[in-house]
Amino acid sequence: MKATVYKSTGSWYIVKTAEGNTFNARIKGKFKIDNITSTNPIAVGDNVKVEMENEGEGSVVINEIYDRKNYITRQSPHNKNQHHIIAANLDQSLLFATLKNPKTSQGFIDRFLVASEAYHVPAVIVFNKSDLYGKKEMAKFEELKSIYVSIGYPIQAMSVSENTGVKEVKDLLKDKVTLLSGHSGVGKSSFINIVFPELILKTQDVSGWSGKGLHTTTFAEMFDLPFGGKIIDTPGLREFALMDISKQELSHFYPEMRALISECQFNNCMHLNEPDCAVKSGVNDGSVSIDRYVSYCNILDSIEEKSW
Ligand SMILES: Nc1nc2c(ncn2[C@@H]2O[C@H](COP(=O)(O)OP(=O)(O)OP(=O)(O)O)[C@@H](O)[C@H]2O)c(=O)[nH]1
Ligand SMILES: [Mg+2]
Ligand SMILES: [Zn+2]
Repeated sequence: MKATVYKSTGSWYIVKTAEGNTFNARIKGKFKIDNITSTNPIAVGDNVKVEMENEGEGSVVINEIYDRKNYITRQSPHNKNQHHIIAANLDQSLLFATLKNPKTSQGFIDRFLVASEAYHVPAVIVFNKSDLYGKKEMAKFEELKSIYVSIGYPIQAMSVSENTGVKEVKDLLKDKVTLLSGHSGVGKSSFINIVFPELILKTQDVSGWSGKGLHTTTFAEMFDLPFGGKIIDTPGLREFALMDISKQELSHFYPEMRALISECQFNNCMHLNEPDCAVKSGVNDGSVSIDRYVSYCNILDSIEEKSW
């Protein structure tokens, strides 16, 4: 039988067949996939082949995984050389950010966007908790909006508490497989609850945004949407470490830089101190945002080149 993984705890899974039957599942044998070393061989969104193990208990065994269209990984918290696959076979990702309680840094946003580019997953940035934004945060929001919209990333302000902007975000979900990602406490589970109250997910209590709340999401889980499509709730990310991106290719994952690279004098230009660099000219004439360029330099700095 063919099935899709809806929940993964690392040791057991929940899968759903094309007919809509749900089973508990475990893995049999060893899986080595995509030539990457990951801490979890199978993730939410994966399409797998299952075999009935115990009909009475409704349990199956996963014995094959089908090719992935794409996936998003983060660094394993235990070993920085290992991936942890967050989810696979995505149509888009919604990065939930906040400008207050907690504050999402632009560096975090850009790392996420670089990963989305590298893995070919279109990204939308949603700024939640807009009810908490004062003048300062609203000005920041407008500034970020003009930067990101101009390079092709849609941005939406939203307040789950006040139900503003929620419909606009909900409308993006129809017939798509959408990953919700972002720091702990930004309102991912709350958003799912307000738009699909029948799902009733646990959310942090009011003082919980520090990330130590009681009902913080612990495992990625996918849900079917009543109007078609699927949404994946994930545990909050503390940091988003990029895997397998070389210093040389990093600028290819900045769309506004990618458009300029061919005009740099050197074809291996890293846009730092090289002469006749089109990216640096772009920073000077304003077509590349300084903040984006700074985040580029910071990410470049953080990439440790592998010695092959
Ligand atoms: N003021 C305000 N608070 C919100 C809003 N949306 C969510 N919250 C609160 O933020 C806290 C965290 O919300 P969650 O939905 O649990 O956050 P999460 O992103 O799922 O967090 P993790 O599961 O830990 O990754 C809860 O106390 C929510 O009530 C909002 O729009 N405005
Ligand atoms: Mg949650
Ligand atoms: Zn250059």
